[in-house]
Amino acid sequence: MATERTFSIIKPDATRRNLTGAVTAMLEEAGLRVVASRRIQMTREQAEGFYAVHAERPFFADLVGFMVSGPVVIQVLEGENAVARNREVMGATNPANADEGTIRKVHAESIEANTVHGSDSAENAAIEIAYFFKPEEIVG
Ligand code: RTP
Ligand code: MG
Repeated sequence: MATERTFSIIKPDATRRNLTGAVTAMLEEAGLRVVASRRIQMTREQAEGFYAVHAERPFFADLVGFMVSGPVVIQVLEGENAVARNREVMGATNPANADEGTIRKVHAESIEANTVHGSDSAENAAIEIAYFFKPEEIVG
Protein backbone atom coordinates (compact mmCIF):
# COMPACT_ATOMS: atom_id res chain seq x y z
CA MET A 1 0.00 0.00 0.00
CA ALA A 2 1.44 3.35 -1.03
CA THR A 3 1.60 6.32 1.29
CA GLU A 4 -1.64 8.27 1.20
CA ARG A 5 -2.81 11.64 2.51
CA THR A 6 -6.06 12.61 4.16
CA PHE A 7 -7.57 15.80 5.53
CA SER A 8 -8.50 16.25 9.19
CA ILE A 9 -10.23 18.95 11.22
CA ILE A 10 -10.08 19.19 14.99
CA LYS A 11 -13.48 20.77 15.54
CA PRO A 12 -14.51 23.69 17.83
CA ASP A 13 -15.77 21.42 20.64
CA ALA A 14 -12.23 20.03 20.92
CA THR A 15 -10.28 23.29 20.69
CA ARG A 16 -12.66 24.79 23.28
CA ARG A 17 -11.75 21.97 25.69
CA ASN A 18 -8.00 22.31 24.93
CA LEU A 19 -7.86 18.84 23.31
CA THR A 20 -5.74 19.68 20.24
CA GLY A 21 -2.75 17.79 21.64
CA ALA A 22 -4.76 14.86 22.98
CA VAL A 23 -6.54 14.34 19.65
CA THR A 24 -3.34 14.77 17.64
CA ALA A 25 -1.62 12.19 19.86
CA MET A 26 -4.37 9.66 19.07
CA LEU A 27 -3.93 10.33 15.34
CA GLU A 28 -0.16 9.87 15.66
CA GLU A 29 -0.59 6.70 17.71
CA ALA A 30 -2.74 5.35 14.87
CA GLY A 31 0.26 5.65 12.54
CA LEU A 32 -0.63 8.98 10.94
CA ARG A 33 1.90 11.79 10.53
CA VAL A 34 0.92 15.48 10.65
CA VAL A 35 2.51 16.94 7.50
CA ALA A 36 0.59 20.25 7.61
CA SER A 37 -1.29 21.98 10.41
CA ARG A 38 -2.91 25.38 10.93
CA ARG A 39 -5.30 26.79 13.52
CA ILE A 40 -7.96 28.97 11.91
CA GLN A 41 -11.29 30.62 12.58
CA MET A 42 -13.38 29.34 9.66
CA THR A 43 -15.58 31.88 7.95
CA ARG A 44 -19.20 31.05 7.26
CA GLU A 45 -18.38 31.05 3.52
CA GLN A 46 -15.54 28.57 4.02
CA ALA A 47 -17.71 26.25 6.12
CA GLU A 48 -20.61 26.38 3.65
CA GLY A 49 -18.27 25.62 0.77
CA PHE A 50 -16.53 22.83 2.63
CA TYR A 51 -19.83 21.13 3.54
CA ALA A 52 -21.60 21.96 0.24
CA VAL A 53 -22.31 18.24 -0.24
CA HIS A 54 -24.57 18.43 2.85
CA ALA A 55 -26.36 21.66 1.74
CA GLU A 56 -29.75 19.95 1.43
CA ARG A 57 -29.50 18.02 4.71
CA PRO A 58 -31.67 19.18 7.64
CA PHE A 59 -28.62 19.59 9.88
CA PHE A 60 -26.69 21.84 7.44
CA ALA A 61 -27.39 25.22 9.09
CA ASP A 62 -26.59 23.86 12.56
CA LEU A 63 -23.43 22.21 11.25
CA VAL A 64 -22.15 25.43 9.65
CA GLY A 65 -23.01 27.37 12.83
CA PHE A 66 -21.11 24.86 14.92
CA MET A 67 -18.04 24.85 12.65
CA VAL A 68 -17.70 28.66 12.92
CA SER A 69 -18.42 28.73 16.68
CA GLY A 70 -14.72 28.67 17.56
CA PRO A 71 -11.27 27.90 16.19
CA VAL A 72 -10.50 24.67 14.38
CA VAL A 73 -7.19 22.99 13.59
CA ILE A 74 -6.93 21.82 10.00
CA GLN A 75 -4.36 19.14 9.26
CA VAL A 76 -3.03 17.00 6.46
CA LEU A 77 -2.25 13.49 7.69
CA GLU A 78 0.03 11.09 5.88
CA GLY A 79 0.48 7.35 6.26
CA GLU A 80 -0.25 3.96 4.79
CA ASN A 81 -3.93 3.71 3.98
CA ALA A 82 -4.37 7.10 5.66
CA VAL A 83 -8.02 7.70 4.70
CA ALA A 84 -9.28 4.40 6.12
CA ARG A 85 -6.90 4.44 9.08
CA ASN A 86 -8.10 7.91 10.07
CA ARG A 87 -11.79 6.95 9.76
CA GLU A 88 -11.04 3.94 11.96
CA VAL A 89 -9.41 5.93 14.76
CA MET A 90 -12.12 8.65 14.51
CA GLY A 91 -14.98 6.21 15.18
CA ALA A 92 -18.62 6.48 14.14
CA THR A 93 -20.21 9.91 13.46
CA ASN A 94 -22.48 9.48 16.47
CA PRO A 95 -20.27 8.90 19.54
CA ALA A 96 -22.99 6.66 20.98
CA ASN A 97 -22.18 4.21 18.18
CA ALA A 98 -18.40 4.66 18.21
CA ASP A 99 -16.07 1.80 19.17
CA GLU A 100 -14.13 1.89 22.45
CA GLY A 101 -10.83 3.72 22.20
CA THR A 102 -11.79 5.82 19.18
CA ILE A 103 -11.43 9.62 19.27
CA ARG A 104 -15.19 10.19 19.13
CA LYS A 105 -15.90 7.58 21.82
CA VAL A 106 -13.34 9.14 24.12
CA HIS A 107 -13.90 12.84 23.39
CA ALA A 108 -17.04 13.67 21.35
CA GLU A 109 -19.93 15.50 23.00
CA SER A 110 -22.71 14.71 20.50
CA ILE A 111 -23.41 13.65 16.89
CA GLU A 112 -22.71 17.26 15.85
CA ALA A 113 -19.96 18.26 18.29
CA ASN A 114 -18.01 15.13 17.43
CA THR A 115 -14.43 16.43 17.79
CA VAL A 116 -12.96 15.51 14.39
CA HIS A 117 -13.59 15.51 10.67
CA GLY A 118 -11.84 13.10 8.33
CA SER A 119 -12.08 12.73 4.55
CA ASP A 120 -14.24 9.78 3.48
CA SER A 121 -12.31 8.88 0.29
CA ALA A 122 -8.94 9.54 -1.32
CA GLU A 123 -10.70 11.59 -3.98
CA ASN A 124 -12.40 13.84 -1.42
CA ALA A 125 -9.17 14.04 0.58
CA ALA A 126 -7.42 15.64 -2.40
CA ILE A 127 -10.27 18.13 -2.87
CA GLU A 128 -10.43 19.00 0.84
CA ILE A 129 -6.63 19.38 1.19
CA ALA A 130 -6.57 21.76 -1.80
CA TYR A 131 -9.49 23.72 -0.31
CA PHE A 132 -7.33 24.81 2.65
CA PHE A 133 -3.64 24.24 1.87
CA LYS A 134 -1.16 25.33 -0.78
CA PRO A 135 1.18 22.53 -1.91
CA GLU A 136 4.20 24.28 -0.36
CA GLU A 137 2.51 24.29 3.07
CA ILE A 138 2.58 20.49 3.14
CA VAL A 139 5.92 19.01 4.13
CA GLY A 140 6.00 15.23 3.99
P1 RTP B 1 -17.12 14.30 9.04
O1 RTP B 1 -17.55 14.58 7.63
O2 RTP B 1 -17.18 15.51 9.96
O3 RTP B 1 -15.80 13.60 9.13
O4 RTP B 1 -18.14 13.27 9.70
P2 RTP B 1 -18.84 12.02 9.07
O5 RTP B 1 -18.32 11.75 7.69
O6 RTP B 1 -18.73 10.95 10.09
O7 RTP B 1 -20.33 12.51 9.00
P3 RTP B 1 -21.15 13.22 7.82
O8 RTP B 1 -22.33 12.38 7.53
O9 RTP B 1 -20.22 13.58 6.69
O10 RTP B 1 -21.67 14.53 8.53
C1 RTP B 1 -20.83 15.66 8.65
C2 RTP B 1 -20.95 16.25 10.04
O11 RTP B 1 -22.25 16.79 10.22
C3 RTP B 1 -22.64 16.66 11.58
N1 RTP B 1 -23.87 15.89 11.64
N2 RTP B 1 -24.88 16.25 12.37
N3 RTP B 1 -27.39 16.40 13.63
C4 RTP B 1 -27.13 15.39 12.83
O12 RTP B 1 -27.93 14.49 12.64
C5 RTP B 1 -25.82 15.33 12.19
N4 RTP B 1 -25.42 14.40 11.36
C6 RTP B 1 -24.16 14.76 11.01
C7 RTP B 1 -21.50 15.97 12.32
O13 RTP B 1 -20.63 16.98 12.85
C8 RTP B 1 -20.81 15.24 11.18
O14 RTP B 1 -19.48 14.94 11.54
MG1 MG C 1 -18.24 13.23 6.15
